[in-house]
Amino acid sequence: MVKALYHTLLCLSLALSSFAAPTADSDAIADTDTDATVATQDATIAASSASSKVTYIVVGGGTAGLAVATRLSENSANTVIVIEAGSDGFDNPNIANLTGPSIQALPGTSVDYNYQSLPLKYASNQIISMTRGKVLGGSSALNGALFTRPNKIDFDLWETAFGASGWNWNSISDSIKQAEQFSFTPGLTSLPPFHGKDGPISDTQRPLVGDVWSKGVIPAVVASGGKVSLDQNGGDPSGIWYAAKAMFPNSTRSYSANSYYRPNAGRKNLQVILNSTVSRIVWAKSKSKSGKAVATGVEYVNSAGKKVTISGNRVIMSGGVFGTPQVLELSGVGNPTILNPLGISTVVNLPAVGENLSEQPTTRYVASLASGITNSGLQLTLNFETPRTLLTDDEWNTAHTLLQTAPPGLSATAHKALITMFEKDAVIVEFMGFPNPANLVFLPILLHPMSRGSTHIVSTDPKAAPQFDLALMQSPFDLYILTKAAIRARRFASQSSLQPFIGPELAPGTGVQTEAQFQQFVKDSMGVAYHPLGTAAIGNVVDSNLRVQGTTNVFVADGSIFPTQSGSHPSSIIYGIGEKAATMLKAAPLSKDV
Ligand SMILES: Cc1cc2nc3c(=O)[nH]c(=O)nc-3n(C[C@H](O)[C@H](O)[C@H](O)COP(=O)(O)OP(=O)(O)OC[C@H]3O[C@@H](n4cnc5c(N)ncnc54)[C@H](O)[C@@H]3O)c2cc1C
Ligand SMILES: *[C@@H]1O[C@H](CO)[C@@H](O)[C@H](O)[C@H]1NC(C)=O
Ligand SMILES: *[C@@H]1O[C@H](CO)[C@@H](O)[C@H](O)[C@H]1NC(C)=O
Ligand SMILES: *[C@@H]1O[C@H](CO)[C@@H](O)[C@H](O)[C@H]1NC(C)=O
Ligand SMILES: CC(=O)N[C@H]1CO[C@H](CO)[C@@H](O)[C@@H]1O
Repeated sequence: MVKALYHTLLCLSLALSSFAAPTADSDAIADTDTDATVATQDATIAASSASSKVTYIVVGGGTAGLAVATRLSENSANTVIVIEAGSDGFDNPNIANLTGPSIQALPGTSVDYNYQSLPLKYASNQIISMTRGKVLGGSSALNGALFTRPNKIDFDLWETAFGASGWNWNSISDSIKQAEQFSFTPGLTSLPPFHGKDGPISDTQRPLVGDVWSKGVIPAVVASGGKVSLDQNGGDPSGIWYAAKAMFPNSTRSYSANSYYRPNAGRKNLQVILNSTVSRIVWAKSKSKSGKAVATGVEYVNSAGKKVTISGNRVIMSGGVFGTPQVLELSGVGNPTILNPLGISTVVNLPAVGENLSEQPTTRYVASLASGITNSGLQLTLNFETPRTLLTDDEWNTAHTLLQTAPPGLSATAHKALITMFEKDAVIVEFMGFPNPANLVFLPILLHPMSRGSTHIVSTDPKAAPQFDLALMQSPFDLYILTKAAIRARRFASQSSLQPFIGPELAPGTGVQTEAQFQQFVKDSMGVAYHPLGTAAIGNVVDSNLRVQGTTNVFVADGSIFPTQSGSHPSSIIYGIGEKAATMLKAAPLSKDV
């Protein structure tokens, strides 16, 4: 509570100070005249932008941003400039080394935006520290590197329910394979046809370590009614499998900065500008004949704190789930009721910008390892389960009833899609299993939450954090399913195969026995999978060609376009979005931007 209160006060005071005293910067943003700004821009950028017209300006050199930029620059007729707020992290050992402390060591450092959520009203007022990469490669530089895919139906619903024509299992899966270079690990099963062989991102399973998984966990899952998967990437992820990670066989992270961009950094038509924050899209004075806004370029704040404007034919927003709606709103694309009080005039009235934010909530099960049992902490299994495996028939009926009530913010379309996934028995929870050197941990993740939050700007300063509400557990269905998953995790641990490997339970702990106690534990221990998605949803903010509605030449390619959560870790899909965006843009002549 004290922590929650502290953060609320902090957020409030930041918001108030930026309302009360607009900085010189924000005044300038409101009044900037393109011609005046051009005069102050960096000599190099000015020269290149003047002498050869830039075809693509990519806002954000993150997971999808570097994928789309690198692919577009394969065509030498395109000139591509990427503007990234962070520096490059090539010398940061915690980014590269996935066998070291890596992901635990990065949050809160200079490569992390470390956004703070509003207190979770439905989950014990917790504040979530939202790790997001502020570095070349974006969140792919900081993530757990799991490379997975959801049920076939999850992607097919993009097309059939959300109207995203051309976005279905076959096409999205093919785009993911274009990004992937899978290598086989001796002694572990995988099915080669499910994987790409020639893509930039290397992924592989970890070599088998110790017996905890093979003799303890996997038999315990099977004894609890679960099953073994031969490979989770072919459209049915259900079962337990030694999941692949995005890394080279030597356990160095493979991510967009070192695998898409770096091998192609020498291309003359591909330029990355670091330490530079895009402050807005610059618009032409008049709209197109069809009444749409026409971007002429973007304005950014460079590493010296100077405003620079560059012009180009097309703008691709790849700022991520918080950065993309932030820059759209700063540019006048969004809901007038949010823009007006900040003095931003509405260029495109698009109220869905920043809405539909969804995140996968987690709880945890922790047991100590038995004495004498050690583990490197590197091996990792994922166990995906469906409603029919997780729930008894009675529980299924209860869950199905809870599913009929949509929480605020969940659109009718998304609601219907969630009901379809549940009825078709698509995977609904994942148990991420990993032993720390001292513990066995199962992290139950709710894959398709109903709850929806939002993220919006509260300041015209492009470097100010957006304010966001994850609204986790707003839906009783979400709490019901995650509680059943917490109970099931203890059931795995009670199986005889695991007894030689584990000691006492550390969480939830023996004080937690009844369903009500488990529910309270789930709320009190609320965590997230760091998979926020959907804030510039396809069908609402962008069309099926990823073009921002009401504009002729602004596109989005990143995690914000998801129409709803997929039962997966999203980075593989986000690389696929970058690939698919590049393919579509290459095929669409500039003359079609009307
Ligand atoms: C701790 C953690 C663990 C995770 N584990 C996994 C996992 O194991 N498997 C998995 O699949 N996924 C995982 N994820 C999620 C996954 O990494 C993200 O969903 C994905 O990387 C997001 O990609 P993106 O392209 O949408 O955004 P990002 O990769 O975040 O890129 C956005 C980029 O835009 C830049 N930017 C933003 N605003 C501006 C601006 N105004 N001007 C200039 N630049 C800007 C940012 O600095 C950043 O580089 C994890 C995430 C985290 C944080
Ligand atoms: C970006 O900023 C970092 C950290 O401040 C600095 O080390 C690096 O040299 C800068 N890079 C560029 C290209 O400005
Ligand atoms: C990675 O980190 C581990 C653990 O800290 C260390 O043993 C190993 O040498 C590191 N590898 C590289 C290549 O730096
Ligand atoms: C690991 O392999 C990659 C790809 O071959 C290589 O670029 C990297 O330098 C290697 N890292 C180490 C620490 O050996
Ligand atoms: C895909 C999706 O769920 N879109 C919704 C986003 O939010 C707006 C505003 O609430 C809804 O109208 C959309 O249907």
